[in-house]
Amino acid sequence: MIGRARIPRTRVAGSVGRSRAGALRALAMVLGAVALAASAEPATRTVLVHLVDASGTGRPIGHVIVRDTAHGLVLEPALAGLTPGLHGFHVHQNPSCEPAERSGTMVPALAAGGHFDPDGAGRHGTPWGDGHRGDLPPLFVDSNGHAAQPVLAPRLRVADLAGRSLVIHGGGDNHADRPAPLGGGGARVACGIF
Ligand SMILES: [Cu+2]
Ligand SMILES: [Zn+2]
Repeated sequence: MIGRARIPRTRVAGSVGRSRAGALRALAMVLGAVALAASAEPATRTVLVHLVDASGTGRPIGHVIVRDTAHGLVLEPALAGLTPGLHGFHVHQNPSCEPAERSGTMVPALAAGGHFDPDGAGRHGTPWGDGHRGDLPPLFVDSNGHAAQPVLAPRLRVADLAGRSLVIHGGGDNHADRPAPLGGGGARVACGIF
């Protein structure tokens, strides 16, 4: 009887031990999930960039890595196949690079919408000013058509970019609405979706 009584006790103790281990594993998983949830918005992100024209999205030309820093959002381009010089470079409102019709004409990447403007500034400005928050420093493209120089957007974070797009314009950017609106960069030539 004693022996038979001991065996179940041992079994009970063993099963308690196992369930404790199981509980600890479950707790570890919960803590892991909490840690993942806390870091759900990654501090870095990569956006693939494609050429765009009136018929839609064209070939890929590289990517831009964005990361949070103590000074704001850094955008590191790794792009090829663009025309040399400075290009207007902005975060646009919508997660689309599709063309759309305006006044009977198909406009490249028009579905990206306007410049990201969560503050309702209503005007185009400098990356460090008080205009659209999507206004970035211009993208520099070297004589070989490569863009590799990082730019800094002090008022943006990676967390702001979900559901937005990144647009490169054919022309430069004077960070004002005059003489031409939206910095004067003109047509959208390349685009990526965050
Ligand atoms: Cu733009
Ligand atoms: Zn703007």
